[in-house]
Amino acid sequence: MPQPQSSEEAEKPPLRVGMVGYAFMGAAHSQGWRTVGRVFDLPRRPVLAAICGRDGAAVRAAAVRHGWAAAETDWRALIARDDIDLVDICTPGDSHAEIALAALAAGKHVLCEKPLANTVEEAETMTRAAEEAEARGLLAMVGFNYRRVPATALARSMVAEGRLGTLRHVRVTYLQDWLVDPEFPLTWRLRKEIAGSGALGDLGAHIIDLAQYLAGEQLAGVSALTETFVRERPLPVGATSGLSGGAAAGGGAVTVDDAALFTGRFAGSGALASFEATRFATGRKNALRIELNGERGSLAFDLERLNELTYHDGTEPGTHAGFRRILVTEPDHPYLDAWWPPGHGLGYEHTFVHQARDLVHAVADGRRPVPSFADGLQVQRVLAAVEESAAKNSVYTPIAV
Ligand code: SOE
Repeated sequence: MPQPQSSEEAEKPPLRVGMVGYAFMGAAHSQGWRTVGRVFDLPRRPVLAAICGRDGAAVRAAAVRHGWAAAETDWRALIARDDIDLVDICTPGDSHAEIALAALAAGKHVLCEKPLANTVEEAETMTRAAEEAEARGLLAMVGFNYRRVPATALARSMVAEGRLGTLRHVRVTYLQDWLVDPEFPLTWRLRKEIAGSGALGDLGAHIIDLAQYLAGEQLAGVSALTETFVRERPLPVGATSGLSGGAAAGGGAVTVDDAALFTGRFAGSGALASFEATRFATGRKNALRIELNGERGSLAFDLERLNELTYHDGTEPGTHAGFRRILVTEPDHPYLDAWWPPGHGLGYEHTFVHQARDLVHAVADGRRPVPSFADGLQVQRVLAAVEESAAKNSVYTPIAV
C-alpha cells in the first residue's frame, strides 16, 4: 500500500523495487526499502512496488505486513512488470543466477543476496551479464550488508589511512548454534542442491568479504577443514523422502558443511588470516567477530556490540597504551549523520537501510555499486578454494583469478 510522502519527497523520481522472497532476508530488505527514504536525503524515492513468492496466500500477507503495493506468485511476471526498475533477490542461492540474468535482460537493476551464487560458474555468468548490462545503464550489487555497519565502515577508513600500518594478522569468526539439536529438520539450508554449501557459503561468505574489505586486499590462497557433524536429519513437516540420499522415509541426508575452518594468506601484505564459520558453536547466536593486527595498531569489532569499535594505537607511549572503545555514534561517523544523537545506537536492521541508501545513490549516479557482482564472484572463488582444499585434506589452494 502506498505510503504518505512529503511534497518534496513525492517530487523525486521513483525507484520502483520488486522483491523476490519474503522470509528472513525478505523482511530485512523490506524494512530497508521502507525506511531509507525517510531517513536519508536520496536522489530517487524507493517505492515498494511488488513482492513475489510461490505461495499466493503467504505472499499476499507478506505484502500487507511489509508494505508492498502488489503481490506476485511468479518471479517472471514480477520481472516483466513495467512498474519495476530494480529487482531485489532474497531467495535461496539456487535461484540467484536465473533470476538475476532474467532481470538484467529485462532492463532491471539488481540487488542479489549473498552469496552471489551456488557455483563459481554461475557467478562468472552473472558477472559477465552485469558488466554487459552496465552499457545499458543497469547496475548490480551483492548484499554483503556487514560492510554497512558504521563501525566496520569506520574500521575500513582507519585501515585505509594507515592507522594499523602493514597488516600481519586478520582473524575472524562467525558463530551460530541453530543446528546443535540433531532433531532440527532438514531445511533448504542443509541441502547442497538449494543452498550450494552450508555454514561456509552462508556465514563464511560474509567473513571472507568483510576480511578482504577491511584489509583492503584479497586472499591469495587458503588451507581448509570442513565437517558435517550431523549427517541425517528429520524431514520438515510435509516434505517427501524423495530428497537426494539419506535415511528412510523419516529422514534425509545433510549434504552441506556444518562448519568450516580455514587459514589464508593475503596477496598484498602477506598477512595471515584465520576464519571460522559454524552453526554448532553452542550458545553463540550471531557472533561475528573480527580483529586486525598491524605493525602500528589493531582494530576489533563484535557484531553483538555493533555500535562499538575497539582500537589499539601501537604508537601510543607504553604507559597509556591499550585497547580503547570507540562509540561509533557520532554524526561524522559513516551513515550516522542521518540518525539519532550520539550514544543512541543502531542495530542489525540498519545495515539493510544503509545498503539500500548506497544502492540508490549508485543507481542515480550511474556508477557500479560496491560490492559488485565481480566482488561477489571473487568471494565465490574463495569459497570454492576452501571446498577444494578441504577435499584434499587442507592442502593449500590458491584462489583462482
Ligand atoms: C544465517 O542464519 C543468517 O540468516 C545469514 O544467512 C545472514 O546472511 C546473516 O546476516 C544472519 O544469519
